[in-house]
Amino acid sequence: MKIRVATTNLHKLEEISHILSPFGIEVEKLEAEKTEVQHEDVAVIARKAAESLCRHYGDFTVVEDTGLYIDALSGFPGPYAEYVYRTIGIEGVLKLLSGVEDRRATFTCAAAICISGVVKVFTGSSRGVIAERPRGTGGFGYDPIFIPEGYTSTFAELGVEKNKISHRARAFTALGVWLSKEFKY
Ligand code: ITT
Repeated sequence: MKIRVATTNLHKLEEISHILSPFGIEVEKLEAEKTEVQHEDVAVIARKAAESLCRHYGDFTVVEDTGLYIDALSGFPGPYAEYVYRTIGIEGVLKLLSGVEDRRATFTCAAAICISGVVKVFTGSSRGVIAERPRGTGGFGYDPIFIPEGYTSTFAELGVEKNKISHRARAFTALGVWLSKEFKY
């Protein structure tokens, strides 16, 4: 079985392939312009984007959207994580948290798939804390400053181990389990 993921982020694509390969699911990149509605919930953003893409690209089209919600910043940057990463970056986020003791944050990933013209959404979250400074060279985006709960290393230091415990692992494992049951391939 093969799914097509509409993303510009090759790191994401690699992680998704890694997570879905035990299910025998192949992952291909779909070059398509996504329409992103403004909403605080990434599940809603992914669902809306998938609904419009499905009309053009059909079944097994997937949209993935991820947000980083920092408790002390009332959930900022949330769904604006990409904009914030591009503008103030990791250093800017660390500055916003300078002197802040409560560094708890949640990554949430939503994977929306189109099947028989209907969109189904799977979500996964990772709870953790924002590190005091960037650490590690693996992963991408905010990985050097995100320490998942139960660990002392950042996602960037954990490397492929990230794919066992991450928000993306949870969302796409749920999708893989569902697809393999639904289609019994
Ligand atoms: P697409 O929308 O094309 O899929 P993107 O990189 O813009 O790619 P998102 O909007 O979902 O994807 O990501 C929001 C931001 O969060 C972006 O800056 C990513 O680098 C970052 N991000 C997403 N998933 C992450 C992860 O697992 N670890 C660290 N940072 C992540």
